Amino acid sequence: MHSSGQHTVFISVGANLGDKMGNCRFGIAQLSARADVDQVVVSPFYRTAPVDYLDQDWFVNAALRLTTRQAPLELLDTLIAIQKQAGRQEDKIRYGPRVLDLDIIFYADRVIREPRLEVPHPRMHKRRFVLQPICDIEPAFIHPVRGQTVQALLDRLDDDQQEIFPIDA
Ligand code: PH2
Ligand code: MG
Ligand code: MG
Repeated sequence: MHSSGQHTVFISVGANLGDKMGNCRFGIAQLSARADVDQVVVSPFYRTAPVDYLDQDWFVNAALRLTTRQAPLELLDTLIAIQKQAGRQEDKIRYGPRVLDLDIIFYADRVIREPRLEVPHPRMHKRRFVLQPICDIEPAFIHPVRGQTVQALLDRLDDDQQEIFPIDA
């Protein structure tokens, strides 16, 4: 922790229902507007093929880096509240369609394994749609469990199925 109590956090943003880009932008705006969130950096946006559950529409994905004084579980509750504000209902299918998904990928160099929250996100190192936008922001960030930079994790991915395309700004 910094003496200021600020922690650097990476969040993955995704949507594949409704106005996908608009929903992502809404989530980013809501989070950025909070008094306890600072220094928000937003990655480029990508159009990405679905992974894990394939029978669904393509996603829009991006990532954020920010600093916050919120503790991990507080931040989780904040993200859940914003997802709900965006119109997200209870998920019907695991890994299935969603109006807005805000996932904590890294919380500083903390390792959290709790029923409600696992950080670093347990599948992030396999997901191009998470790694690419984080690398756009900070390629040298080190995964606190794997001990490798996010760029090294991205370079190691050999899954050609995971198509991702930049969206023109
Ligand atoms: N999220 C999932 C499952 N699959 N695929 C893509 N391309 N992007 C996502 O954000 C995503 C997914 C579950 O959260
Ligand atoms: Mg997710
Ligand atoms: Mg989620």
